[in-house]
Amino acid sequence: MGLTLYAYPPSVYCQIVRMALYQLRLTAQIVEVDPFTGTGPNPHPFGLVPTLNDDDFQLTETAAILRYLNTQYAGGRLSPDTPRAIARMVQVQSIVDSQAYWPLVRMVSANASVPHPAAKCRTRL
Ligand SMILES: N[C@@H](CCC(=O)N[C@@H](CS)C(=O)NCC(=O)O)C(=O)O
Repeated sequence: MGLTLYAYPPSVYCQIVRMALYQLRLTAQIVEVDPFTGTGPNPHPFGLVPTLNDDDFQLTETAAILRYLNTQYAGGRLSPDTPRAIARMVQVQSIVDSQAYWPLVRMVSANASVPHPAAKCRTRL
C-alpha cells in the first residue's frame, strides 16, 4: 500500500506536501480530488485537501503531515532541533494557515487575471 496522497493539484497545501515528498525522495500514489466540486474519493472529514494515507494511518492538516513525513522518514532533518526554532516554525506555519491563505490564495491568486484552475475557488467566496 505505502503512501497515498489525496490532492487537488492547484492547492498550495497539496503542493507543499508534494514538495516534502519530493525532497525526501518518497513515492506516493496521488489520488486527485476536487474539494470544490466533490469530484473524486475524498476521505477528508471536512471535505478539504490534502489527506495522506500511510498504509492504515490516515492524516489530515498539512503541518501535521509534514511533521509526520519528516519524523517518520527523515529523522527530523527537515526541521530545526532547538525548542525556540521549532516554536518559530510552528508559529509561522500556523500564521500562514490561519491568516495568509485566505487573502493571498483565495482572494488574489484564485482571482488572478490569468486563468488558473483554482479560479473556481471564487465561487466559494
Ligand atoms: N488547515 C488545512 C487547510 C486545508 C485547506 O483549506 N485546503 C483547501 C485547499 S484549496 C481546500 O480544500 N479548500 C476547499 C474548500 O474550502 O472547500 C491544512 O493545513 O491542510
